[in-house]
Amino acid sequence: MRLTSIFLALALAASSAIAHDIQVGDLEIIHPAIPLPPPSAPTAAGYMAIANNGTHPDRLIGVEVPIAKSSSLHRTEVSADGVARMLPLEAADIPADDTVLFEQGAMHVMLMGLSAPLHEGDMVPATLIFQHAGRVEVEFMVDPADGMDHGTMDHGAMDHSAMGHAQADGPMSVMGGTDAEQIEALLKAQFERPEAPLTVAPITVQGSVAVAGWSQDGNGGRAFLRKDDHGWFVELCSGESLVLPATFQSMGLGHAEANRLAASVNGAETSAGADLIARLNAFEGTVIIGRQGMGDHGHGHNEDKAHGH
Ligand SMILES: [Cu+2]
Repeated sequence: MRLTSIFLALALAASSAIAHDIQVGDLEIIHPAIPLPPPSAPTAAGYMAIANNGTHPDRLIGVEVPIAKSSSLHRTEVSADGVARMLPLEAADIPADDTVLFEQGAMHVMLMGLSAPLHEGDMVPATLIFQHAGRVEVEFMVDPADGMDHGTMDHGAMDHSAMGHAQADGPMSVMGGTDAEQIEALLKAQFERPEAPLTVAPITVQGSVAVAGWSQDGNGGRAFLRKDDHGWFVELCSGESLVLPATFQSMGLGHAEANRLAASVNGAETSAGADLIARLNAFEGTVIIGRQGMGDHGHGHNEDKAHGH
């Protein structure tokens, strides 16, 4: 989003507990901040405003955040059905005499695979890489979890779940059965709608992580799941990235573990056929799901999960 005035950006920054900013040449990086993610969240989003007070345009072409296994520029796009998905962003133009906002539901810095939990008030070192200004060292301040309600789950839809194990206000979990059965039941409970049955296949389980292909209404995608004390939960949905070892590594898996999972997913899908693979690959971008109903609404992404995929 571009504003002709930097005043809004300054006002936004000033509304945070403590604002900070970094001035480099004509560029001003205003309050780089990460809203506190839920305790065990493997991902976080960074926001800021970048003001260009000069007469030459610049471009943000990269970001490095050492505490994350991978960090990248993302944009969030909300489709007509209300699903917010994140797409990689190659670069962000910073026009002359303008201010560009990185904010919730729009452009942001995506951190995946946090190596340590964040705490309010932490300063997270990062490097922004500009085409002209070069490398700029900044610190993202960990702000209080924002109070917006991100986890608006359509509890009504869950009543139609095949299994009916999900509790409307408790943690969504499905107990009993094999891992694959639990995963299928969970995905159906979370995303199936009466008018849109969900098919879950293939399901590849490796210890406490899993990848499940799903098809619904002629569309498809892959879900990455994790198992914790409360059972399985969907961490995110994506397309072709969920067959790549690099993706699994960015989500915290070790090198060997990531390769093994990628090989298993590829093997399972190959036997399922090329049509299915094409459908699973067609899912664009990444939708962060996360555990529902745990009282954490601080995922940093304004996603509407009400409509499933
Ligand atoms: Cu993102």
